Order: sequence, then C-alpha cells, then structure tokens
Amino acid sequence: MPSQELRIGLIGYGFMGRAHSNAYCQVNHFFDLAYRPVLQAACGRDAAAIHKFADQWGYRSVETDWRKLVERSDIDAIDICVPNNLHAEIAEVAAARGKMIFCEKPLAVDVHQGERMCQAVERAGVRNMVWYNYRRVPAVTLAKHLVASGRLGKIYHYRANFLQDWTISEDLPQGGTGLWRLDIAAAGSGVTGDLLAHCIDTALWINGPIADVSAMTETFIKQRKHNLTGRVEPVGIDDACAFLCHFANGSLGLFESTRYARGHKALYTFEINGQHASIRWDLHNLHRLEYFDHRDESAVRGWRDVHVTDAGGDHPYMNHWWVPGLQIGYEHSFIHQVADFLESLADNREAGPTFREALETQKVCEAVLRSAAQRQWVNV
Ligand code: SOE
Repeated sequence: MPSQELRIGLIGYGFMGRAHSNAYCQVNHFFDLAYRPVLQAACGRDAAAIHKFADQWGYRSVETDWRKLVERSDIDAIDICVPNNLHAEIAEVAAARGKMIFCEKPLAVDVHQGERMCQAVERAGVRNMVWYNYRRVPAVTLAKHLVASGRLGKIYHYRANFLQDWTISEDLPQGGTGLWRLDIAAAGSGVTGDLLAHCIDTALWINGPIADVSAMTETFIKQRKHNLTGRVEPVGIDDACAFLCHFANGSLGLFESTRYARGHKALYTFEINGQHASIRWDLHNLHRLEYFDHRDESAVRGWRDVHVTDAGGDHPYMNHWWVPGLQIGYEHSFIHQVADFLESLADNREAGPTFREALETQKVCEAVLRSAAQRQWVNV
C-alpha cells in the first residue's frame, strides 16, 4: 500500500456518497499509485444516519456541520455529494481553506455560481475535479481515442439520449432526501442539469465545443406536494428536454432527455457518424462499443460489436481488472476517475474534468434552458 495518504472529507451520504466511497476503498487494490485515499471523515446533518454510513464504509470520524469539516487540518480533499444548490458555497469555503475539491455533477445550479467556483479554486490554487464519471467507462474512453485518432474522419453527426421513467407518477412528491432532483430550488433544473449534463460533458470531450443550441423543454406534471413544506407547489424543473446544436467542428448535434420514457431506467446512448466510420454506445450494455467502418471489405462490412474487455490489448483501463473477456460495471467508472486523479496528483498534472471544463457544460445547459424559454436559437 502506498504510504502517501489523501485524507478525504466526504459531504453527503446518498447514492453518490456510496459510489465515491466505494471508489476510494477499491482503487489501490487494482491500481499501483503513489497515493492512498483515506476515509477520514463523513459529514451529514442527520447524526444517526451519518454515523450509520460512516460505520458501514469505515470512515474514521463524523461531522454534522460541513463548516467544521472544511476547517479540519487533517482533511486534504473535500468531496461534495450534496444537492446542486449547496455546491458553490462549500467549494468556495473549502478552496479558501486550501482543500482539494471533488464535486458531484453538475458543477453548480447556473453559470454564475460555476464561475464563482472556478475563481475560488484558481485563486487558491487547489486541485479540483467534477464527477462526470461516464468518461471513464472503458468503451466511452475508447470512443474518445477512436475519434481523436481520426479513424472516423470528419464528424457529421453526434446524437445522444438519456432516458428514464422514474418520475411519471403524479403522486411522487418533490423535495427532501432522495427527491431533491425534482425541486428547482435544490437542483437548479431538471433533466437538463441532471442527465443531459452527462451527455454534454461526453460530447464536448469527444467532439469539441458546441457553438449554439435550439431547445424545447416540458414540465408534464405541473404541481407536486413539496416534502419540505407539506404543501402542493408548482414544479419548476424540466421533466423533458430536447435540443439541436452546431458543434464548432461543423457537425450537427441532437440530444434528448426525459424522465417520462416508460420502460427506460438509465438509457444513456450516443452515436457518432463520421465520413469513414460510425460508433455507438449504450449504458445498458456499457462494456460494448459498436463500430462500423465503410473501408472494410464489402463482403464482410457491417456493424462490429466490440467487447471492450481486452486486458492485454488496447482497451482503456482493462489491464487493471480481470482476464480478457470478463467485464466490469458502473462503479468502475468512479474507481477509474479516482485512479486518474491520484496519478495526476503524483505527476503534478490536472485530471479532467476540472471545474473550468465542467463550466463549459454548465454554459451549454444554461443556453439550452434559455433557448427553450425564448423559443429561439441561442449562442453558447
Ligand atoms: C438520476 O436518476 C441519476 O441518478 C443522475 O443523477 C446520475 O448522474 C446518473 O448517472 C444516473 O441517474
């Protein structure tokens, strides 16, 4: 085990708190690194719940006030896993205390807060990263390498979807634990910041900047009981969003996200069409990358279904796992992100996406929401 500790202070203990904690626990078992994350403190307002969480994951201590956590001299990095409206303030104070910061996506509720967060980490000179984890699914990383190598030729189309169905019931309340994603005050937006942000981050990473967007959004259920007030209140989030865009490289983009696609739980897919070749990927089959190359001999030309599990070959990250042919899953994308961060720390490099990079995604999200509200094309 490496001797250099990176002492983590985790704030928030929901779904993402678990995904990140698992990554910290696993990373040194599979990657040879100079640093070792240590579960130093977990923080949450509910004392009983945070103690239970800390026991379950092996955190050394507990705090119930994030301000106390960021003041502690035995914490090197703060991991923000709380609702979106709390990211900015925590990040600003943590940066001023000289802490490295890992922040859940989206970076913030809007560009203004995101800018403040970027300025705070840059002013303080602290390392920072946002958990857009899908970049580190081996098949997605492979897609990035294939496009960057020029194998697809000029890119014409980028198409992405993120479809779910968990908010269809009119009886589902908004707000509070587990349901803050439906509360505009906590989330900042609906599917745009929660789901399309993933699609946009991957797209910017693989296909470059987006120049302008034309979007539509819909809120299907207009009122829901609010768990924090007990009253029926208007729903402010977008339940569904679709947009067209132009990428700076001349390609056209088509994005759709909804929580009303009955039958789909987390169907994140993308397809990229280039002059010579196309690729497509599907989160429900995350270890596969489909590839079509027009330059193949016509007798055998067709879509190839690449099982991205070649541990001894060119498949990203897979040499750290099992033998060729055995696959990994969702949680590994977080482990890879921690591994990349720790490697970059040792080499004195940055690991993306940084706050600055994630701000670009935030700008696209904001342009999308503005375009939908104004019913016109908007420059990013
Ligand atoms: C929403 O249901 C959600 O959990 C997002 O918040 C995550 O970012 C996404 O990866 C899966 O879906």
